[in-house]
Amino acid sequence: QDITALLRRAIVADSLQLYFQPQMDLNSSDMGSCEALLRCFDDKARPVSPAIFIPVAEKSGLINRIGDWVLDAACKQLRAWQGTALEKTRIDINLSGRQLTNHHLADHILRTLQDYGLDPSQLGLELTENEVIGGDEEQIGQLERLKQAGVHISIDDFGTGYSSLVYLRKLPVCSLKIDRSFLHHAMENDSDMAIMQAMITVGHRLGLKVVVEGVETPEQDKLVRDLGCDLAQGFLYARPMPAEKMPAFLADMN
Ligand code: G
Ligand code: G
Ligand code: MN
Ligand code: NA
Repeated sequence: QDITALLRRAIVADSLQLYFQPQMDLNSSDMGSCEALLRCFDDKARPVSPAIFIPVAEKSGLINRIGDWVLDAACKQLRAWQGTALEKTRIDINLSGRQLTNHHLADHILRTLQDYGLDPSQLGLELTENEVIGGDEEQIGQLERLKQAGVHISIDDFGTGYSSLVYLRKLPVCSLKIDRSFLHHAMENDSDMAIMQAMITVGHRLGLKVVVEGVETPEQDKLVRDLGCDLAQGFLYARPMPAEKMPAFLADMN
C-alpha cells in the first residue's frame, strides 16, 4: 500500500492518534511521565506501525507536518488533563532528526506551549543518540534553549548509536533511555549486563536520570531496581494505550 498517500489522508482527516505509555518512577512508584506514541490506521482501521511510516514520512518531508500534529495533540492532551489526577504527568514526544533541522523548532515548541497555557516542564522530547550527536552547533543550541526553558530532553535508544559517552558531557540532556535490547540480553549475557551497569553509572555521575525500556517481566523489574535505574517503561507496567484509558490506569496504580 501507498504509505505516503495514507499519511496524507490521515493528516487531512485528522485520524492520526496518540497512544500513551507510562514511565514508572522506581523510587516513588508513581508515574514519572508518559511517552506519546503515534498511531496511524489504514483504510481497514488496522494500525500501521510508526517503525514503517515514520521513515517514509522522513523521506517525503511529511514528517514536519506530522511532527507539528504530534506536538499539538500532546499539548491538547496536557490541557485536557489539567484539573484532573493526571495534571502532573509529563508527556514525552519523539522527535525525528529531520525536525531538528528546522531553525524555528525551539521557537515553535515554546510558542505552542505558551499558546496552550502550559509550563515547558510538562513536555519532554526524545531524540536518538545519532540525531543529537549528529546535530550541528545550531541544532545543539536549539536543544539548549529548550532545556533552559524547562523542557525535558531524553536520549532515546541509548547505547545503539555512536555510544561515545564523552559526548554526553556537552549535550543538553536530562535523561538517558537505555535501549531495550540491553535489558533483554542482560539476563543471559554478562557483557550486556556489564554495558548496562556502565551506562547507568556514567549517566548518574553526569547527573542524568536513567530510564530503562522494555521491562516485560518481574525478574527484569527486580534487575533494573537492583541496578539503580530511576525510571522504567515496559509492557509489565502498561502497554501504550489511548488517552481514555489513562485515568483508570492511574487509579488502579494507587
Ligand atoms: O510505538 P512503537 O513501539 O511501534 O514505535 C516504533 C518506533 O516509532 C519507535 O522508535 C518510536 O520512537 C517511533 N515513534 C513513535 N511515535 C513517534 C512520533 O510521534 N514521532 C517520531 N518521530 N517517531 C515516533
Ligand atoms: O524507540 P522507542 O523507545 O521510542 O520505542 C518505543 C516502542 O517500544 C513503542 O512502539 C512501544 O510499543 C515499544 N515498547 C514499549 N515497551 C515495550 C516492552 O516492554 N517490550 C517491547 N518489546 N517493546 C516495548
Ligand atoms: Mn521513544
Ligand atoms: Na527505544
